[in-house]
Amino acid sequence: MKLHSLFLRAVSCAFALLTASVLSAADKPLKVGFAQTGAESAWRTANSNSMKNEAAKRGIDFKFADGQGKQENQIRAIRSFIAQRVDAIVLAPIVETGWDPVLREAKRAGIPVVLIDRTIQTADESLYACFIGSDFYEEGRMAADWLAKKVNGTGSIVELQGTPGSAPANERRRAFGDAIAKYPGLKIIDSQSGDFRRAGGKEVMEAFLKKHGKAINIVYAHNDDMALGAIQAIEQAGLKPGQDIIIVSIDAIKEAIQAVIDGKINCTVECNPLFGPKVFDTIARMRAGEKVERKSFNKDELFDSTNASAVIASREY
Ligand code: GYE
Repeated sequence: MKLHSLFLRAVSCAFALLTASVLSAADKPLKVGFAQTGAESAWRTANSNSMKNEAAKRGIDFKFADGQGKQENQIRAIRSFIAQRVDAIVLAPIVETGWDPVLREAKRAGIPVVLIDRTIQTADESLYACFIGSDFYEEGRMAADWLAKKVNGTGSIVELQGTPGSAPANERRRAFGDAIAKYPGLKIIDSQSGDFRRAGGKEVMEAFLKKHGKAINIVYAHNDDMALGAIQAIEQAGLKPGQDIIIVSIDAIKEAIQAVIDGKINCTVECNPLFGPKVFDTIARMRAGEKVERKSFNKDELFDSTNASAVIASREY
């Protein structure tokens, strides 16, 4: 009798323990680590905020690592996420190459990696679950086609490149070059990196102006922050940005849309950074066992003097 009740008590105790552990596993908030590139531009700040706000809204245990512009910091962050046994890793890869070893470590640990913003070059496509971001080649093409029309296919261009080795710098450069190749009168006379930073854009533009002077007709900047830096350099040289020198750029941050309204930037192609909701939706769908799109691209628009004032008030970044 005694033995029987002891047995029953033991069984019910084990059952209670089991339910508790199942429940707590289900109750536990999702743990997600995000290895961000750094804080080089207004685009980047908007992207980080979109991710942080959405994670908070969903009650996600969110670990944010600022790579401070260095791939090795991002790699270290991924290793620490693996050690903390996160449920998923989100990576905005600063450059395209050199990720395979650390992604293999994540794969071995059974942790899915979602690439956002920038793509990578890898020999093994199974090292990441999916990609969410913009089509950088398309952005570069849109900028070049708009420019060719604006200047009737003639002019000398200086190019402010983004971070060397990054997907947006590589693709925006390639697309622009491909598109202007159709116009023999349009030439890139100089090209250098300003690292997607405002100070970088200003510094490189100062050097370009010193070297080429009035020969420069057009600036093609891989992002708005560098375009805004270049504007400072152009004004300091006593020239009128948007008139003496045509400026085309990418990102469409609010400040650049304002510069379009003010006539200082002639056109900016949107690159939308506000895709935090899409990232966490995708992770949730993956966890529910759904098949997700391998590569998903955000839709981007172009802004110039014809439509900038209509959108400025509703610009969120
Ligand atoms: O255009 C630039 C940022 O990868 C799309 O990085 C992103 C780029 C963006 O620093 O402003």
